[in-house]
Amino acid sequence: MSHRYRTIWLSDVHLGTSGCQAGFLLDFLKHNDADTLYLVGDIIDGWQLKKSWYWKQAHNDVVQKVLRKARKGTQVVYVPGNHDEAARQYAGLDFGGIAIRSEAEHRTADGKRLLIIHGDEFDGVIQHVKWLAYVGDSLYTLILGLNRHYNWLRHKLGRPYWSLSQYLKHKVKNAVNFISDFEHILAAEARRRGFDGVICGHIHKPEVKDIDGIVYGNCGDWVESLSALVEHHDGRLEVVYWTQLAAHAADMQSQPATRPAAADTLAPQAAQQETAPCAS
Ligand SMILES: [Mn+2]
Repeated sequence: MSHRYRTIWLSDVHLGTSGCQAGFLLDFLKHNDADTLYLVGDIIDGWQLKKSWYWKQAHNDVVQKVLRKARKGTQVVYVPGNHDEAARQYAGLDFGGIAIRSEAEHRTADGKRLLIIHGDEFDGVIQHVKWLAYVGDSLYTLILGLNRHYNWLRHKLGRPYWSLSQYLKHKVKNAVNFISDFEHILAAEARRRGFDGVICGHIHKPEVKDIDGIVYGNCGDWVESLSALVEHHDGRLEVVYWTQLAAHAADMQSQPATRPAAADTLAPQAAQQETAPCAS
């Protein structure tokens, strides 16, 4: 079972962390090929590697597989993200057939111009609400207590009631809307720069949709979603999930005994992992 697309976009692989599902990605790369492969940032997690070295054979295999694709004629473009920002200093250079660019432009088969960026550049815009995503229950309870005391004081001073908890709830709601904000900001940036769409990563939320007439695509990640964004030969974009592809491959085999070992050994359930809503 192997599939050839016009384009494949991958992001947020986080090689060098224990969370990286390198085995699944390796399987995906074995069975899926493209004329052009974009690596849309956070491919190697330099932040984590600096803290503690984690590098398994499967991580090497992924790198080798990508280099091999480049040798075999796949055009590989690497747009670094914030976790592999060290690679940004090499933007404009080519190594082993891999073009490193701070951003890229892709034209689809049906003529759409897409901006390819990781997306962390826009964190600053939404940063003011981001930290609230990490506010836990205990802190919320504390805030409710503070609110009660604060309003008792306000009452004593003859001031009207003001709900700190309502105010913060509104802020937390904004934090939960981080994904939506991110998507809209990226789409707006693509529009501002005259592109028909944008392909990014960073927020670990695979997606392809229309936002006010702009194509918004997000590759997802290989920590929890196990997803890639692909372009079919007619220019149609689609999010593909490794779990679906593996299940499909298994279905194609009528004889369970001849089922490829990969589909059995790489059970999708292994991908369970908790991540913060705006893990970046
Ligand atoms: Mn990122």
